[in-house]
Amino acid sequence: MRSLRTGLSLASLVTGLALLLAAPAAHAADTPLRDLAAAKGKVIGTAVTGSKLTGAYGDIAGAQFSSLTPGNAMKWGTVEPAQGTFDWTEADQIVAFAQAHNQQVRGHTLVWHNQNPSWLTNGSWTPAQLSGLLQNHISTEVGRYKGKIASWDVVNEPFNEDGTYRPTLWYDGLGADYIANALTWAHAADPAAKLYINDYNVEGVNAKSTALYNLVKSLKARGVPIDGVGLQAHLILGQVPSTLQQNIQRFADLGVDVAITELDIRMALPADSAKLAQQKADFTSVVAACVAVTRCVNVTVWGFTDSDSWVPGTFPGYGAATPYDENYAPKPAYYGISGALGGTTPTPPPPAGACQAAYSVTSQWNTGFTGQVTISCSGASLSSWKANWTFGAGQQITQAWNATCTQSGTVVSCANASYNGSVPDGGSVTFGFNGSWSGSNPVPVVTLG
Ligand code: 9MR
Repeated sequence: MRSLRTGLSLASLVTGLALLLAAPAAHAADTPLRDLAAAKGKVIGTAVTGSKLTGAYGDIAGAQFSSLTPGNAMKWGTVEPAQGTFDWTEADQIVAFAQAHNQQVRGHTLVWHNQNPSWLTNGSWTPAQLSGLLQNHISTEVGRYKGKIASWDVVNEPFNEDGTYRPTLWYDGLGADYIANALTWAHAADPAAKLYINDYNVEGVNAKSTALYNLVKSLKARGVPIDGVGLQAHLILGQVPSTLQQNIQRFADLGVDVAITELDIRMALPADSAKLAQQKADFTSVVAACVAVTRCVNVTVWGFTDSDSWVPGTFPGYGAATPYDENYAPKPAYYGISGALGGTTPTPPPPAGACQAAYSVTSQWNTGFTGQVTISCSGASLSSWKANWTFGAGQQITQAWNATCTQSGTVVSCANASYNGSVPDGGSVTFGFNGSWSGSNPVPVVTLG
């Protein structure tokens, strides 16, 4: 309309219309994740490597995400490799990229037990010296990026699994108050930045997350500047904690923000369609848990492509943990994220005739459960079948009926019995089994083979 008012000629208007018509119809699923997230009042982020921010990697990072976390660029060992010698190259580059793409930056991380420079870890310091070094580090780094960093992971991974404090350079040298002091110094250096404590294995309600909860509560009671908690969420396929949303909510109820800061969901390689479908379901439930709680403000994936993930290097045999494959093609997990953010998933229409399998748990007790799988056909039929799935949480089949089931590790395969291989068009066949479980009993995705 504005063009018309400014006197656009009819000829160029017609050309413009022709171009519009020629362009492929914009599908709702093409809406970038950052726009879907914004519509829900959320920020969607990714960890990045500065040197890769060009080409397809840069295009996706810029177009899809509204927040960047430097994966390594802001860690102490990177920014001050020798005492008093600073290297801000990669950190500056990421901040500049974020500004150019209208993105937030999550600063990561100021106080940690890993990736510190050797001059620091090999030195021998009095408590006063150590405290001075830490204050100086925080003031220098937070001060340098004052006004440019939305949130800082001030303290990273302070707890053991049982909820006691992790013995580190900082805890051993300065006691538990290194945390309050670090937050106070960071606040002084950039009063507008949101200050977080970030940890892993604190996604569900457990001893470690309860320790974090109690710490945040006491920091708030003391007036220490603490704005949020980061739940890293380095998860395993099929093992999203069932108490995730409840846990997010209890932190929100304390009066702090919550961010999912390092989401990835690893699987045993090679990936297959069943595992990728399960991964989609898992990404969906993590993002949905954040969407459900107003104070859950940010979901950040720890690398958006499988080509830029820490997982294969740390867990040999595991990988495929991110929403894009190594060639930057979006995986089902990507559509899990977009779907949980309200996007429409381009589910291909089911083939004209198809048979499918549905798994359900029909009863469950302290260590055991009964499950069943129904195979149904519509517009197609089967003369024999095999139902395959992967158990995500250590479940074990103990007995099956109306099928012959074998389990090898986590992989289950159930073949028809002699009398029920045939599934007619419009018909169905059901088989059942007993199994054992502990911890959680997530429903797997079943494929027919
Ligand atoms: O992704 C980071 C990887 O490149 C580093 O080698 C590794 C070293 O510990 O740190 C990775 O990031 C970690 C993050 O800073 C804190 N939470 C766990 C992450 C995965 O190890």
